[in-house]
Amino acid sequence: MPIMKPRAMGFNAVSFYIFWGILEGKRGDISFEGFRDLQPFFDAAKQAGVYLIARPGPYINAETTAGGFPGWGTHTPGLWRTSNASYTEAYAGYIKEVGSRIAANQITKGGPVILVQSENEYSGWADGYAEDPVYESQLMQAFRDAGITVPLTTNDAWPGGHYTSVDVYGYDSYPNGFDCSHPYNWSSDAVPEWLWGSHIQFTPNVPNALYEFQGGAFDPWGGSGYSSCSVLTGPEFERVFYKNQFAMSTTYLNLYMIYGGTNWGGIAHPGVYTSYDYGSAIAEDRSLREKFYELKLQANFLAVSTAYLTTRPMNIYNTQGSFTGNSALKTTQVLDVVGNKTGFYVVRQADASNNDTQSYTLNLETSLGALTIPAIGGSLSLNGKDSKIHVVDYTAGTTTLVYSTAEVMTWATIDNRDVIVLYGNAGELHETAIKFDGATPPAVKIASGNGKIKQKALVGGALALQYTTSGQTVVEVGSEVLLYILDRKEAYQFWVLHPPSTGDMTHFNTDNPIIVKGGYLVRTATVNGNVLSLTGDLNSTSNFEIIAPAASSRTVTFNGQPLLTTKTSYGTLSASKKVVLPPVVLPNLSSLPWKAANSLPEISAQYSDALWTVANHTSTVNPIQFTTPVVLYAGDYGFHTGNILWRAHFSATGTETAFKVDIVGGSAFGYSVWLDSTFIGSWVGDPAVSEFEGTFSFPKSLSKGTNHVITILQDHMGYEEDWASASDDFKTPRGIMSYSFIGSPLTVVNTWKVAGNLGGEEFIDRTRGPLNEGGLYGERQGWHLPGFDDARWSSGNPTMGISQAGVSMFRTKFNLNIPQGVDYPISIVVGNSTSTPKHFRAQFYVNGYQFGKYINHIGPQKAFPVPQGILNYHGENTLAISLWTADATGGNLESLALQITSKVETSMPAVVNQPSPGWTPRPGAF
Ligand code: IPT
Repeated sequence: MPIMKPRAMGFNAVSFYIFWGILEGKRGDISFEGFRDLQPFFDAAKQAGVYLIARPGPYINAETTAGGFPGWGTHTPGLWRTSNASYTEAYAGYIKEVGSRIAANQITKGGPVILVQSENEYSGWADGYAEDPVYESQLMQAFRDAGITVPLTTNDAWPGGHYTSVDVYGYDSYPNGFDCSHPYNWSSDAVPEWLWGSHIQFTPNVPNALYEFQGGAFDPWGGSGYSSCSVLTGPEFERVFYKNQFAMSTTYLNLYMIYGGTNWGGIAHPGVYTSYDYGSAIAEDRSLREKFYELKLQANFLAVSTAYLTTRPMNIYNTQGSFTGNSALKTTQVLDVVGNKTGFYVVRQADASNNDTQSYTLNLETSLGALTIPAIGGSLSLNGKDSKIHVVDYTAGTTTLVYSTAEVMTWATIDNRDVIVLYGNAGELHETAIKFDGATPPAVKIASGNGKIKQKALVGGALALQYTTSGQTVVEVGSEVLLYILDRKEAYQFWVLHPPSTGDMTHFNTDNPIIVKGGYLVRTATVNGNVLSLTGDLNSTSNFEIIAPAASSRTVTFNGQPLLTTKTSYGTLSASKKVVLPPVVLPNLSSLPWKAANSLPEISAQYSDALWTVANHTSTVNPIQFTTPVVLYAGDYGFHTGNILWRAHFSATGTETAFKVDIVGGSAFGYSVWLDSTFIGSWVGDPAVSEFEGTFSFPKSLSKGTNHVITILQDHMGYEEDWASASDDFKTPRGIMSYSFIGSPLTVVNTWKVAGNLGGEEFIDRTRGPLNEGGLYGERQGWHLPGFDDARWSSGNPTMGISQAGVSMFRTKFNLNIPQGVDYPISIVVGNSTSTPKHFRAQFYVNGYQFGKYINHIGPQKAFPVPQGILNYHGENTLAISLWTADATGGNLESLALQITSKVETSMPAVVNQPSPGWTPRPGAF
């Protein structure tokens, strides 16, 4: 995941989940092999100067299969998320192993980890159960025993006072919900003013901590797509809802998600598809949304507003019309109750759904006494879905702003001058009053830009400046203040950097600010003598303005290249940098040579299933009782992910006319059924259906006493989550709930067999982990892996597809040669005609890693980002695609292409490819 980008955004920490089920796919065998190694992540965070908040569960939710629990949990007796010994014994090994690795990276040991979260939303319980304090304290003890000494936290799903025995209790809130299909619908009362009250009720002595506040939304199979989620939670949402949290003196705000990434392999639960983009500030392909730039304004403001840390909201529940006299507005007064000086006035619409522009004046107490602002006349405005923080008696170095209606993005004292960066929406009227000593106000000089400034000396010794925020205007106020007056888009271009200091934790430095305007992303600033080295990403020719101490910026470089700087009249540096984005020709996937092979040999008469697992259990610990003669839950036989196959051998009575079967696989799952070699039908799948009973007619009657086999291929969409504790919802089976032969109640299945991923919990691919491959014949054989010899396969490609119901695997190879020094994320893009959709499912394997699961008639995902490192950008790549057609007429991908989704020149360190071991003979593969 991107780790330097959050820091560049002005955030100081990143929280991350750890997925127990991926580390302990087989009980007792906890592995940190391959991508599961945590240490490179800890090291990268430390290097980037980002603190870490570890959230190892054991339960995580996170839209993941079983909410992060291991598959073997589904056949472990006893209630999970309770103090039941069979559960506490189950997690003990994992907490010990993961806990010791986190412990070694705690801040007390020189690492980046500052907090560890115990459990996740331990807030709701199945009927008949309640909060289990024994579980809570046992789990905390397990973390302590593993060496965790930093504070333990927990995130209540709402401020409900659960699990308050942790060191720093906090809660979650998703006030705009998850309906991305109506991204502009905000309910009138969506903005939660009441969170402060709950904070004071339960834990008044710890910071008001929001461990998860909405940063995006997930999207289900068949959903509207993540670009809508990014609108639902877009820059307007960030302004209104986050500033409301600042009105609640929230001093810990963690956004879920800043970067969601990809549910590759079998990571997802049935409620989400491969992309976990989440509509976040940083998109799945790591490109930056406008949301990122809006967050940068807010984060940088908080970082320099130390008075905010000791504030309290003063007029909670009495905000409507306050301070503005306009009852269409709510204004919260947030005062620094320790410093007794600074105030923050947070203004927003009283009705969150209101899109009207509101005019207002502010009537405030200041150190100059009661003021009506703007003092020079006119009025302020709030445009539609917006919110502002107006500061009062705000300290910026040696400067005091008696007030500013334009918002503060940042300030820094550089070469004895207070540089103050102010912004508002384009065209808005604003006023800022600067305190001065003595009788004469300082001289005001427009140093650059077209802005006009009105000024007025206020009684008591402050100079009020009135202006319109439009473009950039730089104003010198005396010799000690430099004001940047910006509209929002200009403000988006500012970066605040802190060159590493010397000594321990050097990259975490928050002193010696350097302000840089320009560039798509500025990652780092380092000072060496009089050389200032900047690094970052540029997407076009960029004009920079650099506000840095003169002595440490005589020479400036960007990504190692010297910048030709000129000094502005007011002492900053300007420079321009051309960007070369080298063209890259990507291989044309449709013209590559492809090989194809049948991946459903199971339906041929010659096929032997002798090596399959016999499904012969006659009992289960699963809370859902079975009604079939033997248990037909795939999980009970160790198969927890991907496609599952079933075989039912029976001897015909001769009167069978159809096979009826009820299968559960999770939302949007499907299945196909064959009688011997003959396809008899499919349930193609529907996002609203997680279990389906279908009846599949036999094409002709069977002769009495003849032996036959039914083969069923079903999809496993992941296990349900276990959000309600003690519910054991994650144990909801994947498999066959009931079956019968129509016309012949007496037909008996002699043997049921099941196949999933090769080895089941003894999964074969230690590098790619337990959730990467499923039970298709081609997967069991390792056909998806690089190096498999497909020389004897016939030619055929996935856009030609297959002409009957079945499964094929397609393989091709291509080379990439992407130049160094650029970041060009690549997606696999498929075409989708929704008019008369064919029913098929495809999985995309890149160098053996499954990075896409596509269901043609359900969608919505059509572009599957594959990160550099999975894709080899400098050499050969193997792409394997499984295609399961559910219609008798077959199916094919309409189109298939590689696409670059964003282009920047970058200082991103060279990407080390993930290990991608090639095919080796798989003993016992069948
Ligand atoms: C909260 C979970 O803690 C988190 O893991 C994730 O699932 C998130 O929601 C939704 O994306 S659950 C909360 C919405 C009740």
